[in-house]
Amino acid sequence: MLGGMEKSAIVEVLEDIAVLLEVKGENPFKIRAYQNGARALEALEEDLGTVIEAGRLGSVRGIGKALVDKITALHETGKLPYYEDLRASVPEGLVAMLEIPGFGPKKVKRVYAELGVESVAELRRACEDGRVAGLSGFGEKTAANLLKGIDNLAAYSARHLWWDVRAVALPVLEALRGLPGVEAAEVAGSFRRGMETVGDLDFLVATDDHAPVMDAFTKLDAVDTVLAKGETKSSVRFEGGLQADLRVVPPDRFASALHHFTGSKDHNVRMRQRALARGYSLSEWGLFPKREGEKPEDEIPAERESVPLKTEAAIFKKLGLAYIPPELREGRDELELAEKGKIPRLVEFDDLRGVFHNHTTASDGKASLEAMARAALDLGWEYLGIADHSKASWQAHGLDEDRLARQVKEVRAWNKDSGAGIHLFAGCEVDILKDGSLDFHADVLAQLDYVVLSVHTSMSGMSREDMTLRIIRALETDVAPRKMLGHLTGRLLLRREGYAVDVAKIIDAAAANGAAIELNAHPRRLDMDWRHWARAAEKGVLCAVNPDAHDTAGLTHTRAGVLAARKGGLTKDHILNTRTLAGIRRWLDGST
Ligand code: DGT
Ligand code: CA
Ligand code: CA
Ligand code: ZN
Repeated sequence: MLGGMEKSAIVEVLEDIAVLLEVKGENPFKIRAYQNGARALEALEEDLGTVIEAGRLGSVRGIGKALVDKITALHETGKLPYYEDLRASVPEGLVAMLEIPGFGPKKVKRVYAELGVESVAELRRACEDGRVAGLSGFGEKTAANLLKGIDNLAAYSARHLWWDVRAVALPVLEALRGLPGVEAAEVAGSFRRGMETVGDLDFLVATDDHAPVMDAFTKLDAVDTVLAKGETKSSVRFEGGLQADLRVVPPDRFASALHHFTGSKDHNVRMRQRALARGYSLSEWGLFPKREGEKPEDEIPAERESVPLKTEAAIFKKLGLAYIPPELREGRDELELAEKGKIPRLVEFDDLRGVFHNHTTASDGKASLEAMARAALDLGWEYLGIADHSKASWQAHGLDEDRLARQVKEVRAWNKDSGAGIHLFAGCEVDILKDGSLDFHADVLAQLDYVVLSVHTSMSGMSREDMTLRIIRALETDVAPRKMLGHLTGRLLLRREGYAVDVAKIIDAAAANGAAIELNAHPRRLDMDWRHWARAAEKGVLCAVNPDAHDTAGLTHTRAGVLAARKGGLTKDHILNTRTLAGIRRWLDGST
């Protein structure tokens, strides 16, 4: 498919068109045609190419004549002049405004049409001087919320989700490693430490020949703007706004530079203090025997003779420490652990044998139960838990009692086929209602192997205390299947803060009720946060790394969850879904 677009990308273009038309205030029927078309295309189960070739695209419900040509063009050439013109006709600032949380196309159109506001900066002024509040249907409260949203936008747009950054970083890294004369290349910084969000990328290359590396790096296809190009350091901005620094160091300085630029700053400070106490100065240039009167903040000249260090491990060793994996280098207690030889052996992706929180087309998933099972099988897993939404999540097409019973039957039937290759567990993501009761009666839940308990509604306006009680009540509810607590705070990274809860109390309640806590691996959630897992582990609460997958690709997010688990200091033994199928069955029975 030379230059053509995949179905999912075409769906996005159609959705984009609908939004742009809405911002322009176009005819609602036209807008709906694109929205419907996007949905119809998304739901198309047959291969798009086949349908187009057979001339059957026009007979797919929801796809009209005008869309057939556009979808075909995108599929075959990846281009659509209509879309390009449309984008160009809408001021860039209006498109940027759509990023403000809770500010949709209709409102963008109104401030544009009625106040002439064309950019986020102008919108801020219009909020501050009362013009927005004066619009009919807007009011003071909307204007205040909007201002908050604009502030968040500014704060958030400076950072990026780890998962999105990974997609940019890995190909660049590969390109750097492939350059002649490059002995080693790594991404350092917060990305290497597995932080949930990343400010900028920090590439590091070991070579004696800088110039070709700098040239190649600044000319990469993904590079949008070259911000600086020097002899040993360059900075660029990629498409999408992510920035990256590249530093080139001589190969014999690579280990110390990698350690330095991996950070974190707090970790580095502690390492330097420790080095000083042992008669060394540590810097990006190496480990140097300390000289009379030298202070920690003094620059050490690059020429000075350093202790030869081939690897980061050698630096730690020289300072009497066990190797500290990057994920643990946050300046918490890692030096103490390393000194005592107590650095845990962190869990790895390959340790996982399945995952439990997954959706199918029965609720708001995009893949059938069978497609999800096959994708899990392809990942080499032994089991997969199906946990579609319950009825209170009606927007997500949550299952009612009958549909749940039907799905359980489907799961049991799958397992009867001994050639299926993967075992399915019947679960449900059951809503924790406002008062802490569960969305299904205990009798209904009794047919399930496990439940994921999640808060999806009545999140705002509930106090920390009430929310904590609500969740604890759910954990204490007496039901037959074993419980996992889903996405603890409901946060959406870089979009909305989670609701406040007393995490310590909830961990205690999970421990008391034999419930596992989920580490939701969706890159925008990664909730419960890695900072709390040490406490959970201490209390004996198991972690379930769950992708919350809504399609087959979503299963691969599990990798981001494993990274967060590592950051939380968890080992294989702390993770429920590293257990064998037999081990899981024992846990579900309540025997372990
Ligand atoms: P980010 O980019 O905001 O997600 O976070 P980092 O940790 O990647 O920070 P960045 O890119 O500013 O710097 C990369 C690493 O370089 C950082 O983790 C530690 C090291 N570093 C940067 N500035 C300092 C500093 O002033 N003192 C020390 N000790 N280390 C620094
Ligand atoms: Ca960085
Ligand atoms: Ca940086
Ligand atoms: Zn959920």
